[in-house]
Amino acid sequence: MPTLTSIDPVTVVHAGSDADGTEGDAIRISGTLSGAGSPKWTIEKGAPCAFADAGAAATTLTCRDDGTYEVTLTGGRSSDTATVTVGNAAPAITSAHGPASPVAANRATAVSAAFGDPGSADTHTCTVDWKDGGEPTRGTVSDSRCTATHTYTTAGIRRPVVTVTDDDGASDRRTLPELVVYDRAAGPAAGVGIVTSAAGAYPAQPGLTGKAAFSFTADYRRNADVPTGKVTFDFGAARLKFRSTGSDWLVVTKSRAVYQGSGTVNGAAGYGFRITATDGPDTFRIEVWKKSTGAVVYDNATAATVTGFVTVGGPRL
Ligand SMILES: [Ca+2]
Ligand SMILES: [Ca+2]
Repeated sequence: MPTLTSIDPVTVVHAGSDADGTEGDAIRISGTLSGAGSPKWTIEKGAPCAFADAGAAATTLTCRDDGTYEVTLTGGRSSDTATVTVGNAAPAITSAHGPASPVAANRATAVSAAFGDPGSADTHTCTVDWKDGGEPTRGTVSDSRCTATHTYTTAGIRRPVVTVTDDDGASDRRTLPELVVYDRAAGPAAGVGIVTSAAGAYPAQPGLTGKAAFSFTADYRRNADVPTGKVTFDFGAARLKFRSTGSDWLVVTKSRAVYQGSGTVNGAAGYGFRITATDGPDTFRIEVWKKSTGAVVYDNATAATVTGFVTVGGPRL
């Protein structure tokens, strides 16, 4: 009679059904073991994957890249295999930004974007569409960050688009905040006159309409990084009186000027303004908002035709 301890215990393992998932995910593999002995998972050599617990029959497998991998469960003299199919995951841009302040035309400017990819073995490329009519350019990727530089040759307000692509062709894109390019040489902008303020322009009293008077001048003095200028806007029906106190930037493109800065509403500070004016036809739009909240105080969004004049460009004032 053999004793119990002399019996070679029969161990039977099953690797379970084939599994699939995505790179970076913990993919469940449900092996079983019956009889004595300990389970042990192995994977084909060189696979970029790790078991959560190679000594547990039911565990998870996480892979740093997509692919099809064969996993083997052994226990005693029994072994069984299953196939794990891992798909690619797209990279994701987590933040992107351009320069903190307006940049001069013909000066280099840089943008950068941080990204992640669940497939940590993946490599990446990035491009930036600068939105100035040119072809997108290639950026540099390092430490999960794309950086790229560009020199705008013309003034304008652009929103560049960054695209990050992994080595499996999956990508993510992000549109940057407004990137303001100004050109000191582009000439001054000025205007004075009356516009009809349409319903909706003054959110505090959306039904209010009437005449509003405006005046503005803006230009870049020699070697200045910010423009010099002055804005007045009076909407009598609302008793709204805006006066500028400072300038951020002026962008002139052909016959269109966009001028942004700070000012007061009825004597109280803490407001921002943006004027968009065109010369021929002469139109004038002004947006005024409370800086602390972003709340719009006034915006004649459909630029009104001017009784008076607007000049953009031409000789310096
Ligand atoms: Ca991949
Ligand atoms: Ca990927």
